[in-house]
Amino acid sequence: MKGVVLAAGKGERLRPLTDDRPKVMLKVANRPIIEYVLENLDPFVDEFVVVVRYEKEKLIRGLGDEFNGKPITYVDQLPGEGTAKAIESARELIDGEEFMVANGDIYFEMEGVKELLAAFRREKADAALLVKEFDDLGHFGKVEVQGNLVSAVREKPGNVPGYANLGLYIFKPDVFEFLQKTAISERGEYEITDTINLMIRKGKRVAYAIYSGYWNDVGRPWNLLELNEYLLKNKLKHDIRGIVEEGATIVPPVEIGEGTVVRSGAYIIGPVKIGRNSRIGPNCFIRPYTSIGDDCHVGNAVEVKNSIIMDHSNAPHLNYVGDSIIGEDTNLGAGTITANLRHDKGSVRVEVKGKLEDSGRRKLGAIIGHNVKVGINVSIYPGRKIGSNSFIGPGVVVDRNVPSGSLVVV
Ligand code: TTP
Repeated sequence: MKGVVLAAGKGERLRPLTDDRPKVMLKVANRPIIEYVLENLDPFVDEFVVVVRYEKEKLIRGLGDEFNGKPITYVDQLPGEGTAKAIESARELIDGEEFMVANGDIYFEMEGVKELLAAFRREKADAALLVKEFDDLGHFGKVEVQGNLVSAVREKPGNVPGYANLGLYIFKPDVFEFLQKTAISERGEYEITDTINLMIRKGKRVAYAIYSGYWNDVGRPWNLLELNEYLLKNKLKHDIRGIVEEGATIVPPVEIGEGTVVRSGAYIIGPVKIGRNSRIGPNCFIRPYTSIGDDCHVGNAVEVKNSIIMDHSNAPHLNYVGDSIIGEDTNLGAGTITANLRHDKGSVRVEVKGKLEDSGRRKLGAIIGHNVKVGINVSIYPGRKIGSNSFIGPGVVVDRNVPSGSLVVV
């Protein structure tokens, strides 16, 4: 069976982190999101097909032509937006066999794939989809069921309980007839949920499996922090490959990659993951649920907590980084501080695609893109975004979002 992974989307809601790269290549716990998807499909498939479009060169270069020894074939998405169009793009590569499809930006455990396959076989179904029960479906579509089969998939009914569609499917090749007939939706996309409704109306059997494990649909910036926390809490093994100087304290579990040096006076409380060739300390405090990438520098008198610092980025002197995401090749000047708590203790709101959204988090710091130079003594308000390729001058108070490519001075 082939595993088709959808990775052509623009990831607009994750800007500025997706300004110049596909969402699925963003690293969480120091690994691109798409690798978790491939890993969980791996036991069930013998080849991968990855559907690409937005910034596809970075995806192809980063992921390569195989995963765990199984070949990856890349296919360009056909013209048009949406998941139905993305799946249709794999038509030429599906050779008469049933196949699996996963959104490239969802995290789920392998158990979900196993349950889905079992439901597909048990029901002798034409298609199957994985669902999860929620008290409040919020922005998810609702999967309606009758007995062991799906009876309809409804677009976002709002704040009602029900089963949400998680973005993991099995299809037989005759789905391509239905994909071709799928009309453009009101949102202007070709949606797989419309294809599934078409199939049901034509008497096809669509099975479902109810998944109760952890799942994260990485759409918004704070989802990266949630997933990072889950992975570090549940998957991290204590493994020190770098050099830890005498006088440094490490409270397991902490993973430290080859070539990384932890200098005296550093105090690291796991779970924490640090990549290769990074410089940590002396005299810094790294608190739980922090991932620091390769070639990073976290220096003297710096505190980092519950954050993601991507490759080649630095918080070198007197910084506080709390509940924040810092992209690649970014530098914080001495004394730069992220605020992560509102004085009224309300949950932090973040602008997503032009609209303010409630993150549901009482603590959320800054979301800083790639290749950003932040000057000394900059103060960043909770939930503010600084776009990629920006320069923030010394002493600036970042109390609003900064578009990518900006120069901001006092
Ligand atoms: P979405 O998260 O709905 O879309 P997106 O990735 O473009 O993100 P945003 O809404 O923030 O712009 O996509 C779900 C999955 O489907 C994701 O893995 C990307 C993939 N996809 C495609 O492959 N092609 C497409 O045209 C679309 C819209 C999504």
